[in-house]
Amino acid sequence: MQKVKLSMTNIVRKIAIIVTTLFSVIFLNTSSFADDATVEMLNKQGKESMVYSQKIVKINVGDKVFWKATSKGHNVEFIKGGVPEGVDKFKSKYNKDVEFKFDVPGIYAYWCTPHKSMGMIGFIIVGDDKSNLDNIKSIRYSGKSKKLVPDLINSL
Ligand SMILES: [Cu+2]
Repeated sequence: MQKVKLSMTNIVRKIAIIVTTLFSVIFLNTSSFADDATVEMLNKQGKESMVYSQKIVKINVGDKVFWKATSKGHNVEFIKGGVPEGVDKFKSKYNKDVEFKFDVPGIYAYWCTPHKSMGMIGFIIVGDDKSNLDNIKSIRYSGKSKKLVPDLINSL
């Protein structure tokens, strides 16, 4: 009888430890990644084809964006002249998930290299800073991206 009681106490103690660990894991995850964003690279979303799941994402300085290669054949390429001053070129590999940490505030225009003329384009606004908006407006966008951009710029 004594033995049974002891092991019951042990089980309760173990459950308590597990529950506490779970709670802290969940809490830490939500608190440290709450402002980061995920964008899926898709062949199809509703009536659109070759599209990022979100065309405009607003984040804080120091946040990350994670692009998920849900569909294959896509990538992320910062458009020349479409990023804040001092930000390096960036072009991800096809078919690969990719993450970027945005430490410089401003607007970032990017597109998918093979589908830029099909309108596969997106914008990230970091730290609510639109000081490079004129540069973003003067980019020579191609094909369907050119048609989409005015409305997107208006909603930045
Ligand atoms: Cu693409």
